[in-house]
Amino acid sequence: MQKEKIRLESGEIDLPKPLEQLSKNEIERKMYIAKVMTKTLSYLTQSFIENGFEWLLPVVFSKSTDPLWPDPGASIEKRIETEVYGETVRTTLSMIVHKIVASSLVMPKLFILSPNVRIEKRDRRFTGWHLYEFTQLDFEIRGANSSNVMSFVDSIIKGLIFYLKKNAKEELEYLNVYNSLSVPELPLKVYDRIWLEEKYGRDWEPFFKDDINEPAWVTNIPREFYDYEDFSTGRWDNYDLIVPKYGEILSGARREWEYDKLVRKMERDGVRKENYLLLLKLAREGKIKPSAGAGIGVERLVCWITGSKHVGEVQLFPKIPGTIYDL
Ligand code: ASN
Repeated sequence: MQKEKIRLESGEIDLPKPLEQLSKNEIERKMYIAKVMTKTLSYLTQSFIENGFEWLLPVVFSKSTDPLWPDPGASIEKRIETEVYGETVRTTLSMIVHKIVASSLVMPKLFILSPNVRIEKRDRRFTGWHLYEFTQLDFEIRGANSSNVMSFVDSIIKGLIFYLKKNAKEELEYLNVYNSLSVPELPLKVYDRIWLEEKYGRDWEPFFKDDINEPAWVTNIPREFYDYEDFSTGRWDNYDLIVPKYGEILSGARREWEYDKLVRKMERDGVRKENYLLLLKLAREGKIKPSAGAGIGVERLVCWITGSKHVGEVQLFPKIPGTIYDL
């Protein structure tokens, strides 16, 4: 097979290969990355459980899923809709709608490890940072505000790095990242998107990620209807966590819960209300409760920790935009 090259700031690298084409050394590297993945998931799930979260299982098909629109970072080539039992259902783009409903009606704190299918435009294979199928560690907290979520994330990121340096020393040394991976000082710094746009221009993320040495927050990012927007100031009460040299690994927000605002934003953004009938019905009845949450891209997190060149490298079965392997 002809080798496909991609170009990152760090130089030219190979696209992650399918399992059957890996050399003995490459398989050994996959094994070490898998060990870091296991320890990362073990630490994070344990932290959520110890903090009183319930662990929900993911769903694949629903009438409502994340519109991923409008979002300057989204680039979806195709949305998967299919007919099941005479109804149109969609594969999960994220479990945002489910977690808002679940945290409102049932459990005040929840997390989910869910497969997200996002058929990214095929040129995104060259970013080294996009996948058409990945796992998101999504969580939601009823009654929380942004600073509650951000300080919780601060503590689990710091705790995770500390834990891995202690409990995955051999793996991190094999991967040559033990010394460069440092336990961050808290609180992580917070930047307003408007300030970043003034400094770097509208496409701030590639410059910003190269300028930071520790993970940092960016707030006030215009995007989907479910993130809270203050109509009087135009400010968005949301946040992304950006890691040095790589980019965004987590996004989240305080949520909209009021019917009128949800409807107004869907109409403004051209999001089809008929795809969100249950959410709107519950909001109209006052059953959607204020909450805040976020989701961590699991492969991105482990890509950053392991110093991998392409996020598909941390998947055993890489899901690289535009490239379909057997498994
Ligand atoms: N997980 C994100 C959030 O909590 C939503 C997304 O993945 N688009 O806001």
